[in-house]
Amino acid sequence: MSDKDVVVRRKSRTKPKLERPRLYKVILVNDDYTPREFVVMVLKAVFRMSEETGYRVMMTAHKLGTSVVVVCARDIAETKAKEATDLGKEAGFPLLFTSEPEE
Ligand code: TYC
Repeated sequence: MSDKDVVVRRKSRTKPKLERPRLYKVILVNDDYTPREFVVMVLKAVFRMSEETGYRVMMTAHKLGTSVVVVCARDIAETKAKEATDLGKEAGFPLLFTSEPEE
């Protein structure tokens, strides 16, 4: 093999692009039975919200039917939605948090 046979290949510059994983919304759903203060307590405990933010998020769901609580990775959204819903269930309330992909 002579020098002329040597093929120098440049390293490919096109990186295989990984899709960014989709983000998920945790949604608070209004109901007629869960006390307002209980909803705020759950928002503070599970989502580390301040009293003011918790109250605002609760009132948004109360008035409009639903409210976005947080946007995060799928596993975190699903775990927190279940944790928060379970707190309501344990106390005998139909409080519901759901999660769904953004867009
Ligand atoms: N609607 C409830 C009430 O009047 C309070 C409430 C707000 C419940 C938001 C759930 O996601 C909710 N007691």
